Amino acid sequence: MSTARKLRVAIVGAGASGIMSVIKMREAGIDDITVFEKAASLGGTWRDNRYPGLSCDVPSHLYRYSFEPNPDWSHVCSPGPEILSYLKQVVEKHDVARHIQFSSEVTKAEFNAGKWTIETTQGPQGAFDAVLVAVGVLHHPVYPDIPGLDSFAGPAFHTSRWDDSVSLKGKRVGIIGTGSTATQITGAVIGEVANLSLFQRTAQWVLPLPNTPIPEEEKADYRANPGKLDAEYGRLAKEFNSNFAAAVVGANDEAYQGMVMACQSNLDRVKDPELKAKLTPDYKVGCKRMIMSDIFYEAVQQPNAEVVTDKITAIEPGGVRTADGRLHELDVLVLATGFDTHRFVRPMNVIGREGRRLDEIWSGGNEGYLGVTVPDLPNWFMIGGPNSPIGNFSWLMTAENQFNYAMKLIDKLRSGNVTEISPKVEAVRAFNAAVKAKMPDTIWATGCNSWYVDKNGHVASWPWTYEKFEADMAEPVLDHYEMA
Ligand code: N01
Repeated sequence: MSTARKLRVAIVGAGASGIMSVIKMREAGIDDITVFEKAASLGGTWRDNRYPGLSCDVPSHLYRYSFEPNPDWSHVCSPGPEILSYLKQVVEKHDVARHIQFSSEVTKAEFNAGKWTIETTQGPQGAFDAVLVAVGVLHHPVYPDIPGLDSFAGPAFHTSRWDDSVSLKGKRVGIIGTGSTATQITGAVIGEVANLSLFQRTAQWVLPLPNTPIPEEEKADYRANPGKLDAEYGRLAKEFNSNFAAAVVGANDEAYQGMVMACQSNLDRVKDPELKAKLTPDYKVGCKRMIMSDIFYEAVQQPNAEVVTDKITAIEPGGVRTADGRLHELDVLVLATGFDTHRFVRPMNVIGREGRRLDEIWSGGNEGYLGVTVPDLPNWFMIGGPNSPIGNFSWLMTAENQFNYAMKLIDKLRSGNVTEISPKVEAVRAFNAAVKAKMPDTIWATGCNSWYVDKNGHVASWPWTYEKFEADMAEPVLDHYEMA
């Protein structure tokens, strides 16, 4: 590989993918890197989310960087603060912080003559040869459009903006939403609140994934034998790939039926027929992102829990009013209403080749190439761009795969012969046509509403197996790119 040109690279976001990108980019020999981070500290989703019960629902030995296996994970799926501290340790060890400009949100990125000029809330930042976008997917909180939301007299906050000053002990707590976040909070707080009202618009399938502590002897064994850690990663990856990830894209019916049975028998643990009926989804297992929990059903069967399925009509100073006329009196209101996963970098003003704006390029829907590149945005590389595998695997490994792919294209810029690289319009069209043709085979397209589905009704995930994703990421097809 020729490194004739010294590149100046901007990375947007100091979350898990941005941190990884700095480390791997430096390893590849690029050191002139600035990470623009809009918040005052690093960690992305693991910084933003601090709610009680927060944990990863992907096994920890799979949810780690390939270059930093961790023998010390405390649980099968470790708690959020532990993941944040893992990220901080990695940052410290690899001296990443010197690249990060905190409290510097990118407001504008404009491409001209082979360079991206960047402006942030701290002012103009100069020109960069490439931009790597690592802003995450579950990032922009969605606030429910319910009349009177601002009138609630007590504390009310979105789960990703948790108010640490509020104790839930002995309080009447309402949670709006029943996704992964709400179910984790429910399991964690049911023992301390006076009452919990869980406002459910749509029932969810719940896979009973036990989250047990990892025994000290096992951790010691991993420390002494790093090969065992690698083997555990390999085992989990194989299991995930060939079972869950294949099942959701219609490539392993036996595994899918296993998930269906596990969810159904978990639901059968709900004894009261009325409650069970409320909690029974009317869509297929896996259509919405599945909940992983072996404590949720137990929590909602506690005497101080109520699952409320009547439509919310208003929020009032005293609580939540439902369509049956009842006021559910509350002290604290938690909005577990999820994220807008289709906004990506917006509201950033992105202006590509010949003045083409990202909003214009994506006016009919977010379309890119293999989740990494976007037509008319040369030298612009996304980690987790449109149709990345967001629901199939460990995000950290997906991000590394996409980084490796992007780095191979960035190498073209380093060669000195190329100053602009972007996907050909035909390649982008063919990719998106293939996505649309394959999507009906997936479980996400079987007729439910979920955060995978955009406003045009298109499912924004990767409709093939994870093996195909890894194969596609292994080497860019250069014929699919235009270079100048
Ligand atoms: O968000 P969600 P989440 N009135 O979009 C409801 C990941 N995650 O934060 O289903 C009433 O899943 C909405 O109802 P409906 C994981 O990938 C990871 O829980 O649209 N209700 C739904 O019940 C997960 O999938 C971990 O009808 C309203 C809920 O709010 C993703 O994050 C932990 C409403 C939103 O559920 C998102 O999970 C937690 C309204 N106006 C989450 N608007 C880890 O592993 C929305 N809802 C760290």
